[in-house]
Amino acid sequence: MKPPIRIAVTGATGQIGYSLLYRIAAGDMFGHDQPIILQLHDITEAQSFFKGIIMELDDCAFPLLNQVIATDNLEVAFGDADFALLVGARPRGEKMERKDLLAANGPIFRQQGKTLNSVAKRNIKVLVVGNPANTNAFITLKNAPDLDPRNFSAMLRLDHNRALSQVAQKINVPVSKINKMIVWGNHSNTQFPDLSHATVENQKILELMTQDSDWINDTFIPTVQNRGSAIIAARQGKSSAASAANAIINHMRDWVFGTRENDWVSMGVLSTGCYDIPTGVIYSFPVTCKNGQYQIVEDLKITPSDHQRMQQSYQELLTEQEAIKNLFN
Ligand code: NAX
Repeated sequence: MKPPIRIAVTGATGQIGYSLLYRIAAGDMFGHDQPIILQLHDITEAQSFFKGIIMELDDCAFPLLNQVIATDNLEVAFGDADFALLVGARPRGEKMERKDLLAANGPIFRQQGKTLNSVAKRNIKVLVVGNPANTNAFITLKNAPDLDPRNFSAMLRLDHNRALSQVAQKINVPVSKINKMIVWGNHSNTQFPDLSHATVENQKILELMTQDSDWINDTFIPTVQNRGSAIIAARQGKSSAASAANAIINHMRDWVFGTRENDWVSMGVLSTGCYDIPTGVIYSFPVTCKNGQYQIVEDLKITPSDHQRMQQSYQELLTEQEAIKNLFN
């Protein structure tokens, strides 16, 4: 049996947590031969919710689950962690603007970055889910200067999966046959779901959809961009939870075990200057993963109008960073 790995999850008593923890414990994220220790964090006011969550984890009798730690102490939650899933965040309140959300969440991720820097494993991999995810990931990374910035990412995988299933339904093929989807940019409605490189059984999807440019611009792109709000409306006020947890599993699994042959996924990672996105933002790019490392897929041909959409999302990230620049040191 392999030695257990330590997986920290923040916001663990929230609704994504409830869909996520049991799947991690079942082995869906790191394999059915990998024992795990869950290090669950939530704020002091939420500690009472841990009781039922842990009782249910016990009642599943997961063979891989060696230990569950539940705490409001970040040092305990992140201590020696191999992976951190930063899900917890202040929810967006009524009449709260994006910049208010940033101001409320920025200090949380600053503290988490500092704590990861001091107590986590040196090769920890960190996924930020709590919104605004890209900028929160950047704050976390900037406050963890001793850790490798390439070990920090933000979650765009839910958007990527949404894009895959919209197209699969449109052209009536299973999702598994579609490769090379991209969602560029910020996890917000400035993101750019880009079909232009996607293939189905090695044929460019755009070649199959020559009559469908209106559908792409007027249905596909806005549906993916606004899917989060559509889910909230359909679930009568509750945001995506099961699909978000599933995307977290997909993101981490691919990062650690590698992406499919002849395919890529969308991950929010530190920009390197490619595609005219200057260094210094967490931006979603197409990446391939191998041996636990991601590689941005470079040199794709980008049309001027797509370039403009990609820049728009970049500009939004700059505006977000401007609002919280005091949190970077
Ligand atoms: P919930 O409101 O159900 O849970 C949030 C959890 O965060 C709660 O347990 C709460 O106690 C905890 N929390 C609050 N303040 C905290 C703090 N200061 N430190 C640590 N934890 C704190 O939200 P849920 O639906 O689970 O969503 C969690 C986050 O994921 C939200 O920020 C949400 O916007 C974001 N999402 C991001 C997605 C992405 O694709 N990147 C998609 C799904 C989701 O909307």
